[in-house]
Order: sequence, then C-alpha cells, then structure tokens
Amino acid sequence: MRIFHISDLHIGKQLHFYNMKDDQLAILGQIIDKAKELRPDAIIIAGDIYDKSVPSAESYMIFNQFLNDLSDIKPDIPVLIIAGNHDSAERLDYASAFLEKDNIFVSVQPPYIEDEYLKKIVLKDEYGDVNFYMLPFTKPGYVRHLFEEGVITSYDSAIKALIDRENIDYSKRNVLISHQFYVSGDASPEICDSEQVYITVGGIDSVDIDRIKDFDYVALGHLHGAQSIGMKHIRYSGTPLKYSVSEEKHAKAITMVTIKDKGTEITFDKIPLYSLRDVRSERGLLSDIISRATDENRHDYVSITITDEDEIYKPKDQLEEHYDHILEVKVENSRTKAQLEATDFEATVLKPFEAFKQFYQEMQGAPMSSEEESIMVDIINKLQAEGED
Ligand SMILES: [Mn+2]
Repeated sequence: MRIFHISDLHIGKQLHFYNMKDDQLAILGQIIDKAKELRPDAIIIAGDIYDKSVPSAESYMIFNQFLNDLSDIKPDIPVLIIAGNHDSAERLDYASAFLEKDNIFVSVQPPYIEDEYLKKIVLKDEYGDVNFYMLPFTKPGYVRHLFEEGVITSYDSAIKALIDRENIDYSKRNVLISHQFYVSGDASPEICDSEQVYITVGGIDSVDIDRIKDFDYVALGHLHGAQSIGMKHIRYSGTPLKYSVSEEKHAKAITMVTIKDKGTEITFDKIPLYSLRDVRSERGLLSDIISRATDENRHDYVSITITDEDEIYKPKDQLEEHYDHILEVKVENSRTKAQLEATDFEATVLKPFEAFKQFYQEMQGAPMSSEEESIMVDIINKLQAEGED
C-alpha cells in the first residue's frame, strides 16, 4: 500500500503582508497532479489545514477546491484528515458527514465520552487490513475527565493514556495520524520559525515517541521540517511550502510511504514540490544583491541583509525596483554591529513564554508549577493565533 503523507498546509497564511493564495493554489495543484499520476491508496493530511482558527472565506474556498479535485479522481482515493493546533474543531468539522460519502474522513477531536474511541479507518491491500488511527491535536485538558484523577498530568501522559485505552492489536498493521510535538529522549528535533513552537525539548508539550513506537507508521504534523523522530517510521512530512526564511534550505515534498506485509521495512519516497516563489535570504553589498536579480527570482520572498559600510540612499526603494516580494531589509555593517553590541545586554528578546517565566520567578520568588506553565502556554498560543490577523 502506498500512502501520500502531507501536513501543515496553513491555508490562509501570509508572509509579511503578502497573501500566499497563488503559492498555495499552485502547490495544492501539484499534489493533485501527483495523486493522479501515482495513484496512492490513501492521502493523509496530518493537521493544520488552515492557518487560523477562523479561516477566511478565501481559505475555505481554496481547501474546498482541493478536496473537490481530490474526490474527482476515480476510483476514489481515501483522504484522512486530522485537526492540528491551528484548526478549530467546529470549523474543520462542518462538512465531515457529507465528505465521508466521498471517502474523505475528518477527525477533529479526541474521544470525549467514555465509550468513544479514536476514529479508525480500515483500508485493504493484497496483504490484508491496515488500521488507520486518527488522533487530532490533543491537550491534556481535553481528555483529563476520561481517566482517574492524577493520571493526566501532561501532554505525554494524555497521549499515552489515550493510546493505551484503544487496546490496539500490534500484530496487525497499524498507522497512527497525529499532530503533537514528539521527541526521542533528549534529542532535539529541527525547529523552524513558522511553527510557533514555544516549548522545546524537555518542555511540557512534548510527548515521548515511546508512546507510539509500536505503530507500523506514524504520520505526523506540527513540525514544519520533514524529519523522522528517533525511529525511521515516526515521521513529520513538513509543510508543502516554505513558511519562513529559516526554511530556505528545506526541500519540500510529499512523503510517499510504502507499507508491505507486517514486519517488512517501510520505505519512503520524496515527491518534490516546486513553489511558485522561493522563500530565501540575500546578503551582501546592495549592488551585488541587485545584480543577482533575474526574471526568474525577482518574485521570490526575500529577506535582505545589506552589508555596505557607506550610508546608502533609500536602499529599500532601490531594492524594490528589482525584487517585488521583499520580506525585510536589514543593514549589517561595523556601525550597526557596534550598536548591537552596546545594547545587547538589555535587548535580549525572549520568547513570550520564557519572558513570562522569568517575570513570574521575579514576582513570586519561585518557579511556576507545571500546571501553571501549561495554562500559560495555552494563553500564549491563543493570543498568538488571534494576533496573526
Ligand atoms: Mn503547523
């Protein structure tokens, strides 16, 4: 069985103030073309469909068009979609009953009542059944009431308890679809600027891969760089587009997974995706940066650092004649470096959570409890989601 694994579409995302609609339509179009060409047996979208919990009408239109185009492919390719932390459950769920007629399965919330379980879709190939367990983004508070008091104390214990209560038969072939921050021991996953992951390894939102390692494949969303975590079969597909300059070296792709009979090693193919405009940085003398502009690259999203020592007259205006999607223009020379060094000790910019943690410690004379940390992370994530508009 071959599966397309993608995640983190972030439809509606803007870079700086540029609308990425054309970029997103183009990349989704490529995914449709690849699905027609390669005919996978299933397509997984592992969360963060939309960039905002209240998507714009345009964002709905883009995703609806994508689902329409996918469902037009005959015979049907089942599509399995879970909600990520950016998605609102209600807004992603609105058409799920209707969509199932077209073999599009959506899971937006973890089990809420006692006899409810993860949505499970069974697909067949020549070796038998493959069970797909759909685990949408979960916070401890969503599922705490399902367990005895004291069992759910963290993201890690929440995911462990949820998986344990499924009583999964691991002699069968099982795939998990999930959208959390998974870590393997002390190893740091690759993080990039567009994820808004505040808490890193050892932090409270991380979940140990030990909870999910017995699945034959784990299709993950959340981190925006394609990578396996700890074990080859536990994998983030990454975003189909670069959503920050920190991703400029990424080669974005569809992860195509091939699952054979139980016990045979899973294999991957990367199906490259080509974006309309690249997201990248330019650094050097203004004249050199300008001379590097071509008809091909002048529409790229570029973060520009000018290193000229001489004062330049309106550098941004000059650059804008050659590049039409400039994200930022920075000046870095001996003068600005000296300024930076002078202010460095007071101008350290902390991530919001770290800043609050320091503030709390100073005010209370003691660190936050893990429960307080968890509350604060929720607040920051919520504010961040709202503040993106
Ligand atoms: Mn994401």
